[in-house]
Amino acid sequence: TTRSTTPPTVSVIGLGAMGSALAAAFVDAGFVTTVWNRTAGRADALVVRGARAADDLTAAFAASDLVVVCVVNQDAARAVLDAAPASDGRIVANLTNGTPQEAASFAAAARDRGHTTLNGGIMAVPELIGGPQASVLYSGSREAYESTRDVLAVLGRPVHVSEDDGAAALYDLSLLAGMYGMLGGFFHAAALVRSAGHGVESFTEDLLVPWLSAMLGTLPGSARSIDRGDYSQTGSPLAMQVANDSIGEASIAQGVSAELYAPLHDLMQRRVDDGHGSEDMAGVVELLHPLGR
Ligand code: FVH
Repeated sequence: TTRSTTPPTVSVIGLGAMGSALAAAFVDAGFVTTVWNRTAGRADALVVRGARAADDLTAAFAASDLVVVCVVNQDAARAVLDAAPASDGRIVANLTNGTPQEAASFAAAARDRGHTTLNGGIMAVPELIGGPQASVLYSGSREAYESTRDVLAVLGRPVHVSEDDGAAALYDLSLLAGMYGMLGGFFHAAALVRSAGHGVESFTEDLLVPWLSAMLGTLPGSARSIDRGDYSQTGSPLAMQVANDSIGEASIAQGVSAELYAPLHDLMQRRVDDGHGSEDMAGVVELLHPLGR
């Protein structure tokens, strides 16, 4: 069979909260959308919306040149792949969350079965899919990405990060790591403010959000230092920052656990102890992953 280079049809495998949102976006964009879920019944609302329900996984794969897999984890994605028919170049986009190693393993197994693969990292919750705040990271075949970009774009802004199969997963997890760090700081700040009997909401809106927004502007400079491994430029040397542990001491005095903040303080202290007290805090990255390793 001959396929066009721009697949006009798409199948979605897995109709949980996220898979259903992806399928709905494809349907709403006017694509012929075939759906399949392990447990029957979850396709009903999508069929009413305009999707076609496949009788089985084989039919779901056969229906489209682009097959999107979005299931609970990579073991489930692998189970789907193992049960699906082989092909001669069908594009399988695995948008299931997992590690770079799992993504690479899935991609290799998919290629063994004749598929072309993309791995994706969805940077959105289901409600945001199809809207301007959603983005989806892709890695794997650039050719496959280019040929499907217009279809994938209906889910959210598509970004191809690398041909390395695991790269989208690595970037996805890196973005989440950044988010969790920010949330950890927020939770500690909220606990401190609450310990004094003050409202967290007004503190957050009036003070914390503007403060963090200003600090966000320093990240590109820190990133440059990290890329170079040169932390000599700083107005806030580490030795000054750990000269006292006011945050830790105040937390204890207020009855607030400092367990979110303490590991970062310990790393900063280690950098000072290692002789980097005059340098910028970004050098902590060298303790997490030394440059050139
Ligand atoms: N929901 C979210 O906010 C996040 C946003 C970022 C990306 N994640 C990832 O998306 C993947 C799917 O997440 P989900 O929210 O759709 O998850 P559930 O609603 O729990 O649905 C899980 C679906 O997976 C199917 N499934 C489970 N095991 C298997 C299997 N062995 N074979 C085939 N399908 C399987 C399950 O089917 P069923 O239980 O209804 O039969 C659901 O369709 C995930 O990687 C998130 O990390 C979402």
